[in-house]
Amino acid sequence: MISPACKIEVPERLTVSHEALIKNGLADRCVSVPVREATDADILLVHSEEYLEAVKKTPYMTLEDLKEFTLQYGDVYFHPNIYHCAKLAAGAALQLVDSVMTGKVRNGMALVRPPGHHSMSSAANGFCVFNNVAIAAQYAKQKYGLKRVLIVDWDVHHGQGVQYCFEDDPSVLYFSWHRYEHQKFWPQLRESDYDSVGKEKGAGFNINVPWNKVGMKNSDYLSVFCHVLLPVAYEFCPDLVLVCAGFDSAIGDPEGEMCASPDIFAHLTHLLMNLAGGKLCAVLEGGYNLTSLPQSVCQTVQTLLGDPAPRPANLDGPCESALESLHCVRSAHRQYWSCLKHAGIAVLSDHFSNEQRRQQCEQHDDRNLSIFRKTVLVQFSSKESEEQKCKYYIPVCLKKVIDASGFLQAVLGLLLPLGYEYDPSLVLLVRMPDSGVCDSVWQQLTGLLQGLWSVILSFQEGEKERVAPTASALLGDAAPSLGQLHSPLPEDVEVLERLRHRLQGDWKLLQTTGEFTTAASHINITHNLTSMDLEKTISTM
Ligand code: Q9C
Ligand code: ZN
Repeated sequence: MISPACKIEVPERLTVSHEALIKNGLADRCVSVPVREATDADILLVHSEEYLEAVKKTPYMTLEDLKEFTLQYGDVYFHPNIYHCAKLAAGAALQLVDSVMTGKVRNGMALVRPPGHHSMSSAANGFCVFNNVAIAAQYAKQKYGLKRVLIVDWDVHHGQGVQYCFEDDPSVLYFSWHRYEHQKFWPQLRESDYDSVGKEKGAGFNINVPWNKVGMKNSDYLSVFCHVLLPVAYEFCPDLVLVCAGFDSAIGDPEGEMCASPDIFAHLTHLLMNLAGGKLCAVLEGGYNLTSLPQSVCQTVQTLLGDPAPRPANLDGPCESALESLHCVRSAHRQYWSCLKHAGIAVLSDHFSNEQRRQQCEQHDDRNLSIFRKTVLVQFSSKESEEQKCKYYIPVCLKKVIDASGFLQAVLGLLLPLGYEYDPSLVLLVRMPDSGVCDSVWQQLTGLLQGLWSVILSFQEGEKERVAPTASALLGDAAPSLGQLHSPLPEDVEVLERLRHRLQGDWKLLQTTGEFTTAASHINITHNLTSMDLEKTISTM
């Protein structure tokens, strides 16, 4: 062994993960794709010739020379075998891209090491030799003529190598959340903060979410997905989704020190599976706790196979530090994404005081005690309706329900977080004949909700032709892509923002800024719902 040998990026990471897939009956349900070595041409899609030539020499170096070679980089360890392993890791990612792009499989995960997202054009870094996912993105663009690739990096470290590679490239949208602690945490880079949004033509196509505290939980992760990543991803409309799937962001990891449970990865995976017509390739990055790593891998693979996600526990809303990050990221990107155009704007006029609102809500609840505490009704319509006064009845009055971007924004920023917090046993989806919502939007909605909750669909008389596309979404087919979305109507965005502001005291996952929490912390309406859990239903129209 080379000294200092890496204590955490160890071969057991792969063996325990693979054994867990076998033990849970998941390996048998997967198609195994043979690996290949990435070629020089593949590696040169991202790395410099000088760097490749230098790494090529490492298998022949003396241990002393290897140690010397290693010292020029940060936090990386070269073993005589690592060049071979690194070629296989990048090659595995490319084999997966080929399998998905040719339709051999719908999606997949590559279990590889060494990881890749820290390595740069001419430098190894952070246990990474070749940037597996960056190479895969360039390869997919080149070989399949893809116009837009989304890279979601849920590893707990910032994949600065990926950021540098695509910083000025608008065809690759890179999203990363990472432990940052105001630049105190490795790799301690100024450019990992939320204000690094991309350069030149790529401005807006690099999204950094810094975690400035440890201990982030399921709610924090889901909030960022609902209020940043998903709206932007749908607006971007990728042809392929690549995931830098590091599981050091799960509980128990010695590097991350976060508190998200392994089953959150089922949800993160599910929420990405209806983008790009379902074409998703996850590639392992970090993850060093040999208990939570295999559990997280299994959650991811099980969801990719189409199994429903387990209910996530303890969704008690994002913490103050996460809200601050969320607010900063949304504000930094509002000039680039129409779905964020209103982010960070002060609360819209609200003529009810919190106290008045609480009383109104209670009165309303008393009148409807039997219905509305067991059921949340979210009603999309283009008709003006009386102002919402109860947390369980939510009329969403969009000027144009028919408009995919406004409707989708309501689904991602309102319905999903509300659903997560309410945790319904059943979702009843009712599509009115005159709703104007087109089939593909309906399929997206069905696909997103299905797999998270049990969904019952209700069709009206004369809607027979609507059944087939919806049924395919229910059966687990990925919904067709909606195409690049134009800006939602400003009036509709305003309606949604107003609604979110109004409801965020009751539904914490609707929050996107920190200030509100402090202002409204005294209104905490206690509803004991536990005895009625089984009857909880979300209805949407
Ligand atoms: N010397 C990945 O998770 N740790 N890489 C530095 C201070 C380096 C992590 C600790 C962590 C690299 C792929
Ligand atoms: Zn990591």
